[in-house]
Amino acid sequence: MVGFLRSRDRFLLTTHDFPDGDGLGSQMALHRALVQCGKTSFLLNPSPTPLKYSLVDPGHEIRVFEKQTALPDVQAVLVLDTGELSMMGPLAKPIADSKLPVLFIDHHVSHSLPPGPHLIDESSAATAELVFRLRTALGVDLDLESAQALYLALATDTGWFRYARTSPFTHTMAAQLLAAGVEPEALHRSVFARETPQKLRFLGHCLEKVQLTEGGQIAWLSLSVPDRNHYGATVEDTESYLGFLANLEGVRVTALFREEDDGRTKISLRGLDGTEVIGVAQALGGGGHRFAAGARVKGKLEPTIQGVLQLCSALVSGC
Ligand SMILES: [Mn+2]
Repeated sequence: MVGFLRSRDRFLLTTHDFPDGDGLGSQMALHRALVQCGKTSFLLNPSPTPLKYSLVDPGHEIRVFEKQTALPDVQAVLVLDTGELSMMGPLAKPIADSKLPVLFIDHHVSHSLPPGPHLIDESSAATAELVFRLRTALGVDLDLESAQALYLALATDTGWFRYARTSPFTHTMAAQLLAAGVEPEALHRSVFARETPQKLRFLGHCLEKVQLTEGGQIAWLSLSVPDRNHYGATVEDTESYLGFLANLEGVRVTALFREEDDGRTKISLRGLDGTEVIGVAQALGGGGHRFAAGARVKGKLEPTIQGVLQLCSALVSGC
């Protein structure tokens, strides 16, 4: 990967559709490293940066792809935080049609990689860890903006340093980011201190509707569009809701079923205490990690919920 980057000058950096903190932070930290190396790097994503992650892009350098617009003139495409071109939304086809070399830098389970010097490590807690190592290999300095982007990426993808793949390396890296000037409280607030009283009430409304099955081993929530509209909440506002369910004693699988604005249902799954949920996500046409996975499916909320709960029941039965 380092040799590939050194021998070329112009890159397009992108991340998956509906980008998260890890995709955006990793993208920006790699961009800044390439620029430090004297390269030209374009930042182009399939969908906009959520407001809560705006800290990673203080200069508003990330562009959102518009149909009918040509890709910038580059020698390679670097895709961060996914190993599947199909996760690139409206950018998938233009990238495939471009015939450019596409290199993936990622830590998800992937099974459709084209040949190339990709940087894939499923054991990494975040793509940010791979970018951090890559920056070290490139010999670039750690500037504050890159450190903030990497810390946001690392912290959001590890649930603030508690998910299963959080490792000694994760903490060693975080220590170096703090030494570079990252302020953890300010950074945490830049992501989470964005609630309005109305949105907090929506969270309360949702938590009242938590459902349990399989003797409390499966906990789930469903969010309909009319519900969200009533409280003026966006889909982004609900991203953290699944985390509350993990606090239930004895729970092994948590699920969030969210009706999207386009009529599809998004299913987010988390497995606790070593319960793998990736198989359920893959059976629904989605993907992710062993213990955190999801899918977007066509179909109404209710029948989708029943079908997915059946699949999840198989994960915890006999325990
Ligand atoms: Mn990630």
